[in-house]
Parts: sequence; structure tokens; C-alpha cells
Amino acid sequence: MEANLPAAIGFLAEVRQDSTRPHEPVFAARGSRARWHERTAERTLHTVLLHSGAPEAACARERGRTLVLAGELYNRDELTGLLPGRLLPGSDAALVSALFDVYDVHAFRLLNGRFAALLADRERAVLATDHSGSVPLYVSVAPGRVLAATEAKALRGAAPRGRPLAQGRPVRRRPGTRQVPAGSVLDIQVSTGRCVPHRTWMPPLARRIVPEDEAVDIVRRALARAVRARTGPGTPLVVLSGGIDSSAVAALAAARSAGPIDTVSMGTDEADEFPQARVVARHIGSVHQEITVPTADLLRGLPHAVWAAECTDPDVIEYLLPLTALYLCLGDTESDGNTGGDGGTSRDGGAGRRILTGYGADIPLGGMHREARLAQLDTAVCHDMDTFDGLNEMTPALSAMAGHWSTHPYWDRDVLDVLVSLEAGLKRRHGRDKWVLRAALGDVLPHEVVVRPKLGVHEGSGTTSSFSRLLADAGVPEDRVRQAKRMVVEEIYDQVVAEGRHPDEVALDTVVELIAGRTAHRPCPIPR
Ligand code: IOT
Ligand code: MG
Repeated sequence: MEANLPAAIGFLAEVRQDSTRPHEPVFAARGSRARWHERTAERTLHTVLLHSGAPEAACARERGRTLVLAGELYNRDELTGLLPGRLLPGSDAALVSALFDVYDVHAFRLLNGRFAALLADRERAVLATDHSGSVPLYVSVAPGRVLAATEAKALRGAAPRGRPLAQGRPVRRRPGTRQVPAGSVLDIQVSTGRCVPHRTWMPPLARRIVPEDEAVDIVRRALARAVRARTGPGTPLVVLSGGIDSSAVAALAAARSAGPIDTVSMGTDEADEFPQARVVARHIGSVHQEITVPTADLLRGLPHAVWAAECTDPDVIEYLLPLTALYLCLGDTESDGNTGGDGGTSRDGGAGRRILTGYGADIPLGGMHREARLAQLDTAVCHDMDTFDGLNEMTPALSAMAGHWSTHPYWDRDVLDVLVSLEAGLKRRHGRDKWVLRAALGDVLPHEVVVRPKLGVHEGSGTTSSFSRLLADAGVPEDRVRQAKRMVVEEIYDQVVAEGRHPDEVALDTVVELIAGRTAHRPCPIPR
């Protein structure tokens, strides 16, 4: 990974009263490893950090307090404005630590970022997630010991047994482990394991009534700022489907970039959206690549997607599978098709890239729900904002598995607040879904892109249909395919997360056969 990426992308950290050394954790995310061990009068802190070249920038030490931060902040300027007269902190970790000095746990209410953090301060272990929990954080607590990691599998074999924390989300097949909720701080007293939770963000519940023009303007500004904050010093790479969500991100990134940006589209031998993405790439003048993944290879990536996302929701895995396949192909794509201007040379070769996506736009805008009635649209938005936590669909591990860092401007804290809170009539208007977004980008994208109807990545890549066919070919009756997908994903999860197997060791055919056998002979339970 390069300086263009966050200092750290993951960690395992253990705060304890004695000083036993921790085990060597397994992560799906790839990065250089740094390990350190600190002792103060009150406790020891062991850390294994996955970093991108400057591990010291991911940690801040000040007066007996250490903060470890995986990820990055997007409102640094605002935050440094809160610390007038102080020597300005260099790294994001130092900035959070300085804010903690003033605001204690409430510092985390101020942050707009994509991060997970652990702060060890004398007798306390403070764990924090960003507003959306986009960098997952898992914890295991026993009196005298707090263990936290950005992947559940990293805690395997090391987690203390004991009464699990009452706070946090239970983790499948990991009885002592909890996932720290999105937008949360858990303030834990190490000696007793007592935990005080704080919510630092909640999805807006109220809806704002705003004139059309104003709504369009607010959305445009918020999104442009979120893209700018995520762009970094190098050439950004946008994963581009040609739909409005990713095209908007690409157009805004291109508008502020001195040179052409990079874009990449994936398809399979069954389906692609290459022509649609090409229209956008040409319009914004990006250096564009097309990557075709054979469907058999795509499906063989299932264990990797589950391993990285640590998620058992089959719908989410269908969204993430094509993206995982794409991330894994990045870096060795020089020979693939290219419709841009530089003859197909990938500028950064196999190095880790900063990737921007359009992921998540459909959640606050109700884009997945082909529903014209406003009441139903808002019901869908409320439901999705109530249920995203714990799905890990935005985890950086998906791209970090291939050495890249992904970030999602639509789930910027300020963009999300704006999008969720707009009244439903601004989301569906003049017969269009995601109207306010389409209207906000009308001047930087071709009309055909602005009005293009939604096609999900799972549809555009043929992932849903090929996964269904895999099961049907194995003998799963048509009305059990949905149920069988869930069972396949759960079985894979159990192998790669709960049992610690590497995804390359999962025999997908055997898993499919096993589930086909079960679904053929069992009465169909009520779905979900
Ligand atoms: P979709 O919106 O199609 O894709 C998400 C992002 O993946 C796109 O914005 C784009 O950046 C990238 N992408 C999609 N297709 C391609 C492609 N062929 N080549 C390159 N990049 C591509 C599912 C979905 O429809 O994805 N995600 C929804 C909904 C999530 C539902 N989750 C929930 N309710 N908790 C989303 O909002 O992104
Ligand atoms: Mg989308």
C-alpha cells in the first residue's frame, strides 16, 4: 500500500492487567504487519497493526494514553479548527487523541470518517466505530482483559471465555464475541469488564421539506465535498457501473482532478454493463478498463467474499461478490480492453489503490425498491436504515484482501444525513427514482446516464442468476433456491470465520452438494 492510503487498515489490540503476549491473528485484509507491546503501571497493551508503510501514523501516544486507529477522517479541517492554539496534530490518530483530551468519549460524536479505534487510557479501554460502522470492530471482554479486532476471525483462539458483554451485537458461532454497533463508543473498565455504551450517531428519523432547487443544491455540494475528502493525493480509481450512483462519483472526482481519473468496470461472460460505463468514461475522459471475470471464477470467489465481509446475508453477498472479484483482478489488467486515452497502461501497476465506489446510494434514496408510492418508499428507507448495521457491506476488508482501500462517498456522514432526511417526494419525483441525485448531476453527466434506470450489480453481472443456476443444477428445487443460498453462505461462514479455514481450502462444490441434499429432503421452513 502507498502513502495515498490510510496509515492502517486493521488491527488486533489487547488491553490487559497481566502481560501475556497475544497470538498471531488471521486477517482477510492484506497489509504490512507491525507489532508492539507497551506497559504502564495500570496495564499492558499489545497491538498487531495492518498498515500501509507508516505504522506510527496509525497510533498516538500521549501521557499514558494510546490510541490505535484503522481508517481515516473526512472532516479534518473542521476538527483541527476545534483545537486553536495547539500544535496541530499530524495524523488522524493524533487528531482524535487531541480531541479526546478535550471532549473525552464525546470526541467521537464530532468525527466524520471511516474508521475503527481503540483507546487505552489508564484503567479504560474505549472502542469506537464510525457513524455507519463501516470498519467493523469486534470485542471480547473478561475482567482484566479487553480484546478488540477489526475482523472477528482475528479473535479466534484468543478471545477470553466468560460472560459476553451485554452491549453489542452477538456474532454467529462466536459466543464470547460482540460486534461494536455502528456509531458507538464502548467505554470499558478493564479490571471489571464493566461497559458504558454511548451512541454517537443515529439515522435521522425526521424528514425535511425543502424546495426542489435547494434540495438539489444541498445534495450536489454534500456529495462533491465527500468525493473531494476521499480523493487523496494520487489518481483516484472509481469502480464504475455506468449507473447514476457511481457515474456521479466519477464525474465529481474527474471535475476536481488535474488529469484524467481511472475508472474500471467488471462484467462476466454472461452479462456486463460495459456500453453504459463506456458512455460515462468517454464523457469524463477517464482512463477506463473493462475486466471480464468468467462466471465460474466469480462463483469460486464466494468463500473469499464471505471471509472478508464476515456476513451471512445472501443478498448482501450477491452484491459484494462481483465487487470482490473486481478488486482481486485489479493490478493485473493491462491487457484488458481500454476505451480511454493511454493505450491501456495501468498507471499504478499492482500497487494498492484508493478506490471510490457508488455503493450505498440506494439505501437512503430507496433505489432498490421499484416502488412509486411515497409511503412505501419511506418504509423501505426506514427499514434499510434500521437493518444495515452488522451486514459489513462497506467493510474495507473486501478490497484490502487485494491490497486496496475502498471508500464510499454516499455513506459520508453528512451526505447520508442529507439523503436520509429528505422527504420521500424528493427521492421519487417526476416519475423517476433517486430524482434528487439525478437532478443534482444533470450538468456533469450525459442525459442518457442521468435517466438510466437502476440495475443492481448482482443483476448487471449475472451474479444472482448464476448463483441460482449453480444450486438448481445441483438439484435444489426452484422454490428452495433462496433458502439454499442462505444455507450455502452460512456454511461457508462457519468454515472460514468460525472454524478459521482459509477460503482457498473451501470446497464450494462440496458445500453446494451438502446444501442441495439438505434442501431436497427437508420441508421448507418459513423464509427468514
Ligand atoms: P449497485 O448500486 O449496483 O452497485 C454498488 C456500486 O458498485 C456501484 O455504485 C459501483 O461503484 C460499483 N459497481 C456496480 N456494478 C459495477 C460494475 N459492473 N463494474 C464496476 N463497478 C460496479 C446493491 C446494488 O444494487 O449495488 N447495493 C445497493 C443496496 C445495498 C442494500 N443494502 C442494505 N439494504 N443494507 C447500494 O446502495 O449500493
Ligand atoms: Mg447503486
